[in-house]
Amino acid sequence: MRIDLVTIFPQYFTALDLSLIGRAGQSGLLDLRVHDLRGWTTDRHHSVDDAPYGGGAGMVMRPDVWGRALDEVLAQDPRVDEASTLGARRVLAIPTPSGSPLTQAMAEDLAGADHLVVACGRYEGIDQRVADYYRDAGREVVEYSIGDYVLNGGEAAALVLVEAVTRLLDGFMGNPESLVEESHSAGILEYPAYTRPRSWRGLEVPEVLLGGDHGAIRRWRQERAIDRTVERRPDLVEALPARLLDGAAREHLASRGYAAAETGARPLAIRPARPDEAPRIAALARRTFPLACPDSLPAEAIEDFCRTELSDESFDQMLADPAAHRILVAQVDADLVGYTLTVLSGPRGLPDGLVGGRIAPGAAYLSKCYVDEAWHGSGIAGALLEEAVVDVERTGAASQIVLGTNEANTRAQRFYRRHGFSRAGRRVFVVGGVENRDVVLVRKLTTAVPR
Ligand code: 6GU
Repeated sequence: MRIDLVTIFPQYFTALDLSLIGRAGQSGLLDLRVHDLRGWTTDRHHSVDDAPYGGGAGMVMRPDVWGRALDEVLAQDPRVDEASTLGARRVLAIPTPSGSPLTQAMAEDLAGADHLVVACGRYEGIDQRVADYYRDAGREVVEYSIGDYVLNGGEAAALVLVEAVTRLLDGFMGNPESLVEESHSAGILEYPAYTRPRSWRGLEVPEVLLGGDHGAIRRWRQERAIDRTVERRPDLVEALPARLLDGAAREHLASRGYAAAETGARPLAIRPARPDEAPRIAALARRTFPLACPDSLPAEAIEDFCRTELSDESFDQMLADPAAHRILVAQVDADLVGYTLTVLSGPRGLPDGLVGGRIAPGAAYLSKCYVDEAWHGSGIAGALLEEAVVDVERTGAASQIVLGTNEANTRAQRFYRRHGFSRAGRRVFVVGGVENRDVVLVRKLTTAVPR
């Protein structure tokens, strides 16, 4: 690739002789040249700027000087190693605080050009007709900015562009693996890195990185990357398509307040239900309950259950009694999209049939954990479940949490196993004349100090 930098401060770019860029130049990968704009002035004072038409502060760079410079530089042969310049892709890049933001995608695109000419403006910028003229003439012109702050001139932004583009050139990076890793983590910030010494000024390297559990290391790094992105770049999170995240990442993201969706993550709240929300939760319960019913269950039996057990009134009563019924909801925008219902055993105890050798007398019963079908796979269910567990732990009322899920629903069983539940037995009960077989699963709680 050939890069031409046109500036009134050629010395600014001596920094490019150092480092990899200098070496790339020596290896023939990069032909980088710096030109003094004043070489194209015609007056005694070598003036490159003038006062702005319409008034205002500062000086504007003259189009006539820039036009002579760019005509000449753009006509130079970009490809030292090839006979013909036909079909060469040339780009005129103009750094300006009012340009489009320079992104990695833009750098990747520009890395495919044969010839990059960067016109560094000073003062209040370059007369607009320069960009307009070359664009009208069919040239590819990119007016770019490197961030929302103002520099005195385009030189620093030109250095940034050169570094972002040249490191992507084939054969430039010593270890192209790191480019592959970068593209895998596109749209999300990098996880934190550590090296020796293991202990430094009282600060330790995270334990997980010292062991050889590569799965655990991968998950830990993924979680730290998500945490950082949520904290520092919520704009990236909201633009992150769900397909770039695996199930574990989606669950972690949900625990940090974002529901993964195809068009980008959406702010998510997981919180205790409010007493006035009974009708909305009951409606959610009635539309989600049938999703997890086995095919063998007659439709009337399901309808019957919804009418009697999932009525507005029954949720009203449960919400009025938070010492016995814990209800958490997941909310995206104004919609309730998921809920958990946990029964703390008091006088009511565990439901019939939910007994097994491994279940402690005071166990809490996770009666419901449901998410609207549209949000399946978003990570909401896992985050809700973990919140429900923490919520029971905080009450200090139970040492175990137990649940039953249909024997045929292996998806649900895998989900609960991933969340620390293990099989404690079975239960059989009759609904609408049909025998139902549940697997009973249990998870130990860390006994919290009661409030
Ligand atoms: Cl590209 N130029 C100038 N002068 N200021 C900037 C910039 C560019 N990007 C951010 N600030």
